[in-house]
Amino acid sequence: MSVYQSKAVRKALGYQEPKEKKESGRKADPKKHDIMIVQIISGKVNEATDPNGLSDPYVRIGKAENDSIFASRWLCETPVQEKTLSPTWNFEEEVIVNKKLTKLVLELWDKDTFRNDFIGRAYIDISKVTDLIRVQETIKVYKDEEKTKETGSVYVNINKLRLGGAF
Ligand SMILES: [Ca+2]
Repeated sequence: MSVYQSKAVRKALGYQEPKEKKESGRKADPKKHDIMIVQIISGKVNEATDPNGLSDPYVRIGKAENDSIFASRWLCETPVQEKTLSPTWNFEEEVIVNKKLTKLVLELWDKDTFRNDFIGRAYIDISKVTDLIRVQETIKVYKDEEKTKETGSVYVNINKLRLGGAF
């Protein structure tokens, strides 16, 4: 699975092409910003959060630190996968971050009609990520900051767009 595949190949694999940037009208400044390609592939919920023995999982990824460029903390969010403990999102989005940003926060949630249930959280070190060095791993999420209760996992792929490169 590679982010260097063509649009057609990615479409065939079921990827969703990146939507328009949320920060519309704001352009990335190559001196200060990086364009990060975030793929949220699949996941696992360890314990059901709904009475039917399942969950409706979705993932959101945001900045773990204030990078003082754009106001919103959350960078992207997958659609909801209904009634499953083994969701596959095949989600991809390009997001703009400050070059100084070293950490992302990932949260796994269960969608509910009235109040969504928090499943777990993890932090992702992106300080070494470039266009060639990626984060490509199954990230365990925990309900508590002390990491005593592992509640699931999410397989992600994160790297940066090479500015000026043929992508
Ligand atoms: Ca639910």
